[in-house]
Amino acid sequence: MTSLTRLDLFCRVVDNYGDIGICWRLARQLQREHAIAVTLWVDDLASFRRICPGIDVQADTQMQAGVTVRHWCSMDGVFSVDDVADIVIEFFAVDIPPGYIAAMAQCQPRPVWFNLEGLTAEEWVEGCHGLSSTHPQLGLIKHFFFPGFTEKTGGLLVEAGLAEQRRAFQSDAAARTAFLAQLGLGPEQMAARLVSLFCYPHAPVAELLAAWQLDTTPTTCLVPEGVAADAVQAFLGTPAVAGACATRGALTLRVLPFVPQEDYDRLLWSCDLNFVRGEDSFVRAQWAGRPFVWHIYPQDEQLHHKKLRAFLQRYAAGLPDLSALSLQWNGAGSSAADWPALWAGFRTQMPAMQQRAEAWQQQMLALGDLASNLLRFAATPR
Ligand code: TRH
Repeated sequence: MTSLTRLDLFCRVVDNYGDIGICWRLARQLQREHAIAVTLWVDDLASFRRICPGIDVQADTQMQAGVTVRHWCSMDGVFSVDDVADIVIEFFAVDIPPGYIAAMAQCQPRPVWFNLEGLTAEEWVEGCHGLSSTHPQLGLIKHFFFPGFTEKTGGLLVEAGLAEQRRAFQSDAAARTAFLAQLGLGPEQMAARLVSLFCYPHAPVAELLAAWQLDTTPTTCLVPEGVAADAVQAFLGTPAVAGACATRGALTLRVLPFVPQEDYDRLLWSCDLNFVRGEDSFVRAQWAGRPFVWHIYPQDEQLHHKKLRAFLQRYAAGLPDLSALSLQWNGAGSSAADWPALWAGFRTQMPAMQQRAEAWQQQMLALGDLASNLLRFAATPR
C-alpha cells in the first residue's frame, strides 16, 4: 500500500495498562497485517509484562510477536537519520527524545509524524482529527490523529477477522467451556449469568454486588486480581487473590488472575455482560458484541462525565436503563442511587442491549480500522 515501511511508536505508561495495551495492539497489527517494521519504545516493561507475559523486563531490545520492543529509559541520546523511521507516532502527546526529533529534521524525505490521541465521542474531535502543527524551529509537521466513532475520525483499533473469530468462539459452546474451566469455573458457575468486572477503585462495587446478591437469577462475577480489591475482599471475607471464590445469596464472586491480552478478549466474549474501563477494554467490549458498562478514566473538573455523556448519547439512545446505571456507576447520576432498582431495570433491557451491541459493531466496522486509516493518511501526498 505504501513505501513507508518502518514505524517507531513511543509509549509512556502514565498509569495502569491502557497506554501500553493500546500501543501493543497497534504495533502488532501494523506488523502482522501491513508488514511494517515496527519498533515500540516503552518506558515501563513491568506493566507491559502483565498483558504480555513474554516480555523480558531486563532487556533493552527484544523481539515480541514480530515487533522490536525497546526499553525507553531516557530522553537523552544521539540519533542519526538512519535511526529514524518513515512514520513516527507519539502516543498521547508524549515528548519524544530531542535528539530523535533533530534527526527527523535531517531526513529527506521527512518522516510522517503523528500524535495519536485518546478516544472520545465528543463532537469537537471531528474538527481536530488530521489537523497539523509545525515545529517552530525545525519546520517538522506533526499530525493529530484521533480515534473515534464517526467517519470524520480515525475509527477504532480492530484487527482483520476479529468479528469472525469472536462469532466462531461464541457459537462454540465447547470452546467457551474449556476456556472458563481453565480459569477455574465449574459447570454451575458457567451456567449462571456471567459477568466480568474491570473498573477503577472508586466504582460503587459493594452496592452492585449487594444488588446481585438479592437477584432472583444467579450471577457469577469474575474480577481480575487487584481490581476493586477492598469491595471484593469485603465480600469474600478472605484476601482477594486469584482463585478466591465465595457465594452469597444469588451471587458467586471469583477472583481471576490478570490474563494475557488475547485471553482477556475471550473472557469478554464468554460473558453475558462486561464492566470495562479506560480506553482499551472499553473498545474491546464493543467488539465483544455483548452488553457492557463503561467506567471512564477520571479527569479533573469532572471532564470525564462530559465524555461519558457524549458516548451514551451515541450508543445508548433508546436504552435508558443502560444510561441510568452507567451514570450512577460513574458518580454522574442525578439522585441517590437505588442499586436494586437500577439493576432490575438494567437486566430487563439486556436483550435490547444485545441487539444494540451487534448493530453498533457493524456501524463501527464500516469506519475501517484505525491502523489502516492511519497508514492511508500517512501515504496521502500533501
Ligand atoms: O488500565 P486502564 O485503566 O488504562 C487507562 C486508560 O487507557 C486511560 O484512558 C489512560 O489514560 C490511563 O490508562 C492512563 O484500562 P484499559 O484502557 O482498559 O487498559 C487495560 C488493558 O489491560 C487492556 O489492554 C486490556 C488489558 N487486560 C489484560 O490484558 N488482562 C486482564 O486480565 C485485564 C483485566 C485487562
